[in-house]
Amino acid sequence: MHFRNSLSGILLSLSAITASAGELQVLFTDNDGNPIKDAVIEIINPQFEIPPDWDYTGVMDQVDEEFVNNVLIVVAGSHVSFPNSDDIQHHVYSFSDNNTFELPLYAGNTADPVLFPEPGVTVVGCNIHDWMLGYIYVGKSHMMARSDDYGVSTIRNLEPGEYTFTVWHERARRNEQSSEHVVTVQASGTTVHPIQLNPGRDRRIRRAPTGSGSAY
Ligand SMILES: [Cu+2]
Repeated sequence: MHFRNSLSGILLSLSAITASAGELQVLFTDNDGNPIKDAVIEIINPQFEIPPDWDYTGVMDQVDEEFVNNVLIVVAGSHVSFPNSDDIQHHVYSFSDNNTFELPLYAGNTADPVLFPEPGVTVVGCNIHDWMLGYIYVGKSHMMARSDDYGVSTIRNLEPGEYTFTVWHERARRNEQSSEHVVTVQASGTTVHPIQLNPGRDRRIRRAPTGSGSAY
């Protein structure tokens, strides 16, 4: 089990008292055992319904000429707002088939939130700053989670039983993206399921040297 601070310990203890709800934690590591952040799991079987009154707006900020967080998960039918926290303008767009959109040059929090009706991964860029790259993982239901700095993706309040889930990571191999994983969630406590990924090279465009922030 993975207690990263006392708060999550308390939350785990509380969830243990509630009646027969299980918790799934998928631990992502690479071949060297390092945790993999921003890996997304989504339960595909059983298929959960999106509530008909679903109304949620996620946020992908723009800070120091980067998308923050650059991986966001939302349920299909959600909105996402793209506030601009920089002193300069950004021009945010996506050519992804599932959710094409464009927010022409703007500053501040002036762009209307964008609707993401279609499941899948929507790749987001900025027309001005080629290195800016964000991913919006649009799920078929809310039964999904993104891994934290420790490589842990957690889905809570699951009925005990067998679940099939898929995995997405921006640099996962094709066979890793298409693989289905089956796990049996126990009635109480945490069911831990380790997954090793072999991420490919980071193909992001190098950032222009004029930026004030961290270069990579
Ligand atoms: Cu920009």
